[in-house]
Amino acid sequence: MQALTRQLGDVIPLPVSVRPDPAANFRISSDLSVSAVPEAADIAEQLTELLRRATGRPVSHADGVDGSFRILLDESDNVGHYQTVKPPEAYRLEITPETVTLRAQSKPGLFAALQTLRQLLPEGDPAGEIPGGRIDDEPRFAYRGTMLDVARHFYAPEDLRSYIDAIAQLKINHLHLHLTDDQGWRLEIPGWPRLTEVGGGPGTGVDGAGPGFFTAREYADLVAYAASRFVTIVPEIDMPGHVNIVHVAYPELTADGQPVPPRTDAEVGYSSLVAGKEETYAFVEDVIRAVSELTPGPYLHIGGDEAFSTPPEDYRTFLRRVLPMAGKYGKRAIGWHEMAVVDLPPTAIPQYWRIEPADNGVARAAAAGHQVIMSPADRSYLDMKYDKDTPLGLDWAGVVGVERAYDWDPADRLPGVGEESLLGVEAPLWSETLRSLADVQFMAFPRLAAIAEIGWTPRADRQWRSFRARLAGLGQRWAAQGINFYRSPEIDWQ
Ligand code: TNX
Repeated sequence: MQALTRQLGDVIPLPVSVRPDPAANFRISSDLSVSAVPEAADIAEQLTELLRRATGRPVSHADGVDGSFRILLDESDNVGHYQTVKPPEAYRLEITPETVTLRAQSKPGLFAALQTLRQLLPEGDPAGEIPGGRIDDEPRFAYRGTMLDVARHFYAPEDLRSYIDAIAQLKINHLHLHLTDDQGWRLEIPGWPRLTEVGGGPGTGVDGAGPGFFTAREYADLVAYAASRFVTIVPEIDMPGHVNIVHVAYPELTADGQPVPPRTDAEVGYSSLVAGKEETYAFVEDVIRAVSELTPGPYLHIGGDEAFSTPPEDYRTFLRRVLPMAGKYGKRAIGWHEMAVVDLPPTAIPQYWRIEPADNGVARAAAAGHQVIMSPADRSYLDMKYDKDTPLGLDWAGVVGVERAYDWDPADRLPGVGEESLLGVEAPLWSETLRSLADVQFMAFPRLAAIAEIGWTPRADRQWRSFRARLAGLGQRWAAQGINFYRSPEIDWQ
C-alpha cells in the first residue's frame, strides 16, 4: 500500500462542500484517542476499531471532548444545502493538525462523517497523514438503496453482514431483500412452516444451487446489524406473480387445489396467486403481518412485477385488497412500477425499472403526490453484464459498464417524475447467475459506487472524469478489505 496522503475530496460519494487546507494535515501519532458524546458511544467504538486497523497503533478512549478524534452532536446551525432543515445524514468533518472532529445533528450524520473519514485514512501506514480542511455534506436523496435477490440464490447471514459493511461505506442506506420468488422462500413465517421447509430446502434456487432461509431470529438479528450500519432493511414478498414455490408448499392455494412441481429454471411470469380465492388473502395477510412485525423500518415491498399470468382485472383486484394491508400493519408499501395501474394508497411508492420511458401510471402517481424510486434496468441493474465477455450476469437490458452506470440522472428518466417526486435511487442485483458472496461483490462493485454517488452528490457536481479518478483510489481500499470487485478497464486502478 502506498503511503500517499489522500486529497480531502478524494471520497465517494463526492461531498457537497470540500475546503482543503494542506497546512492543516493531521499526522498520525502515538497518542490517538477518541472521545464522544454518550449517545454516540457505538460510533466511537467503530471509529476506534477503524483507527486501530488503519494505523496499527493503540487507540485510547478519552472523556468529553478531549480526544484527538472528537464525535459531537450539535443542535445549532440547522440550515442545509437543499432544505431549511438538514437531512439526518448531514455532517461536518473538520481536520486540523491537532484534532479530527465529526459533527452532526443526528447519528446518521455522524455515521456518514465516519464513512467519509474512513476513505481519508492512510490505510496500513502507521505514520501517515489525514488531509486537513473541512467538509460540509448532506445527501441529495433520502433513499439510496440496493437490492439483493436472496430467492434465486440464498446468502448466509454472515455474507449479508459483510455485504452491509461494504455498501454502508458508500453511504447506501437501504438494503432491499428480495426474499421470495418462484424458486425459493427465504423467511420463516409463523403458521406457514412449509414455506421455508420446502422453499428454503435442498434443491431450491436457480438450478437448485442456492438453498437456505432466515429463521425469524436470524432475520431480526440481520435487521439489527444493518441498523448498526445505519442501513434500513426493506423486505420484499413478491406477489401476485413469482410465487411458484408457495403453490408447491401449499397446493390448497392453487386455482384447482392440485399440486404443482417445483421449478428451478429462470423463467418469469408463469405463476400467480389466485385473486378470486379467499384463502389467498388470509395467507397474504398472515405474511404481511409477520414481516411487518419483524421489520422496524417503514417500508414493505409487495413486488407486483411481471404478473404475466394474472389476468389484468385479477391483478387490480389483488392489489386493491393487498396494498392497504401494508398500511394496516404500519408500513409504507413499495412495489415495482407495474402496481401503478391502480390508484395507490397515499404513502405507496412505485419503483420504476423500465428501460424505455413509456409510462404505466408512474407519472400519474407522481402527479398525485406519490414518491418514486428510480431503478432503470439499463443503468442501475447490477445483474447486467459489464460487457459481452462478463462471465456472470444477464444482458436483456443491455450491457452496463461503469460509465454507463454513472452517467445518467434519475430526475431525467421519466417525463412527469422530476427531482421533487423522487424518494431516491436503487440498484437491484438479481441472482439467477450468482453463486457466492464473491459473485455478488463482483457485480456490485464498482457499479454500486456510481449509483451511490448519483443518490448523494449534487447533480451539478458530478463528473465522470472525477468519479473515475476517485474510484481508482477506492479500489485500493476494496482490495485491502478483500472485496472481489471487477477491475473494469474503464478505470486506471492504482
Ligand atoms: C426482471 S425487473 C425481474 C426479475 C429478474 C430480472 C433479471 C423485475 C422487477 N423483475 O424477476 O430476476 O429481470 O434481470
